[in-house]
Amino acid sequence: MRRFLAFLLFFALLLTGYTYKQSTLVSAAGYATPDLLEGSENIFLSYTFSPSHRSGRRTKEEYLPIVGYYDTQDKLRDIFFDSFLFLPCVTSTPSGGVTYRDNNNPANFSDWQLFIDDVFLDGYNIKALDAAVGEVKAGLGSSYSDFKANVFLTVLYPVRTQTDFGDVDGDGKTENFNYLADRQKAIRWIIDEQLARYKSCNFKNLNLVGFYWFEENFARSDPNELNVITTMTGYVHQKGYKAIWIPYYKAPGYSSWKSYGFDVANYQPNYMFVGDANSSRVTAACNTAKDLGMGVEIEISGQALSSAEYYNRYMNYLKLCTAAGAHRGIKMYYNDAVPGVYYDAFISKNPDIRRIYDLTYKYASQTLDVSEVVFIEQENRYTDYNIVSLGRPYTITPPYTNTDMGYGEVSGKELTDGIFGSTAYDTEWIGFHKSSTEDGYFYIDVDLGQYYSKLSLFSLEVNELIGAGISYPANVEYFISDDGVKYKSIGNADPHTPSLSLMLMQKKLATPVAARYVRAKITRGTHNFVFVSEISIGSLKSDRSVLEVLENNPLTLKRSEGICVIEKGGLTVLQLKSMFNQSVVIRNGNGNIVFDDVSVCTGYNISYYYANN
Ligand SMILES: [Ca+2]
Ligand SMILES: [Ca+2]
Repeated sequence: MRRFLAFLLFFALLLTGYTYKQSTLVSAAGYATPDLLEGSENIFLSYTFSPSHRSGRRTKEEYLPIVGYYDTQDKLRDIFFDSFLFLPCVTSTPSGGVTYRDNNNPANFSDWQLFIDDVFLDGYNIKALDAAVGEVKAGLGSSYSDFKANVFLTVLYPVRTQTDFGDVDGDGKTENFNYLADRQKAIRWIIDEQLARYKSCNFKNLNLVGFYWFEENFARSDPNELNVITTMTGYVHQKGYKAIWIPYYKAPGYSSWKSYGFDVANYQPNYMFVGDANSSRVTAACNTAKDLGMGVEIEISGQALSSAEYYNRYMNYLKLCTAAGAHRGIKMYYNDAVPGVYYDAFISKNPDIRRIYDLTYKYASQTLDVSEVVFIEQENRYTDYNIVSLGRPYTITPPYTNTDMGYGEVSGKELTDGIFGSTAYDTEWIGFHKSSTEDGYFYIDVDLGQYYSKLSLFSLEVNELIGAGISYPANVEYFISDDGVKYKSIGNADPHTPSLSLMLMQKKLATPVAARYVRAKITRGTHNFVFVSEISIGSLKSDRSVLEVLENNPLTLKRSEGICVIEKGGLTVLQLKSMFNQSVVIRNGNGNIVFDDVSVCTGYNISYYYANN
């Protein structure tokens, strides 16, 4: 379940104090507790591995605020996550396989070796973690000098359709995973190899506790599945280590975790990833975990940085897991890939986003008062406007595309499809990159398809994710045109942040303007990318012009404002007036005002007023 969301990034109700007092009385009884894993209480899922991109590598700087907790004054206060699980991002491998169990695309031996090479890469990943732990210890003082972060390594899955894995044991014959014995060889190899690598590194600040089984469910269709898993758990135990697992919500086999030989399993609620799930699933997952002696994995995806809905989902994890007592047990934390949502929250200047980091620390340290959990309201955009740009064609400065990473899916319709950003950097965004500008700017030109007389809203939704090289534009200037050739500036946008990290670069005009074509001229910000999800051009509903009303009625309109042509007679001034939700005055061809019972005919002029004029 989680795997579908753990893709690499290419850039990188308030409760009362009374309730809190109740929750602090909740004991860890039932849940898996840290003594089972040499003290591991807060296990950070440290995804790594990207065969072709720097983005799969974690640096010491990115580990520092994960190993240590830094308060809002940037003062180091405590250890944050005490344990780190190294596992591969869900990604394709150089051989053309994938890192997880996929019968159609099994990885091979060289892929496995590359993954391990990457975990132990000089300067990154586990070595960067060791350095970061050393720095945090030193910063916290002598009472922390004995601290070591616990580490878990991963055992990949030998996919049974792989008939030519590679020669693991050096007997000159490639392993064929149709045979259980060859799968077992591969499992023992990946454990032995990582043990040897780990030992050769002589880490000063790390303590290897065990191994993680990468698949999140039990493959019931595979007659050897039990043998494969117990080969892993048995061999890990034989070597003196612990075996851990993280099945997804109601995954086949989740309740049998103990019989497979795992020492600890944490349960995934998956509330973050299942759109139609409701928060009761979190409580249900906690209760199940408690009944089965498991821990709970909490989950946050990048969506929480830009969507109030997903932000609130995460807050519900913190609140409900605390209420259910899961904070007393072993906790695991999914937070996307590199550097991860907690890091992004740590560096954010937006207090709502930063709160994710601070409240997670409180949850981890069992000091969260659930009354501190804050839910956010999503601002409803532009309910007062008719958005006339919806579905209209546009031309833009060539956007950044990267087919390897899913950024090739530029349909040319994203910017006027009415879909705003709901993730930090998925395909609802158009990315402009500094390497592709026109005269140093990015342009969006929209053809509204007709002349609109009362345009008063011009807005772009933009995103910021500094860790991924995306920053807000330094400026957006709007222009209008009647012919799509000659443009006139109507001024610069004012930034408006309705919620979380998304920003609207918008221009609202007190005096509406008339145009058919609109241009946004974007000046890049501090970083390489500008991300735009939607351009919105509109007029106030109360400003719905007579022109627009006439065009949508069985009347013909001359292309100069205010003159209507009625082909067939029989329409009175009163009938015409009733079509508008504003005051109109109708004059005949001589310029004289005509009254309610007069029939309107060709050449009559219409002038109109607004409620606010
Ligand atoms: Ca062999
Ligand atoms: Ca859009």
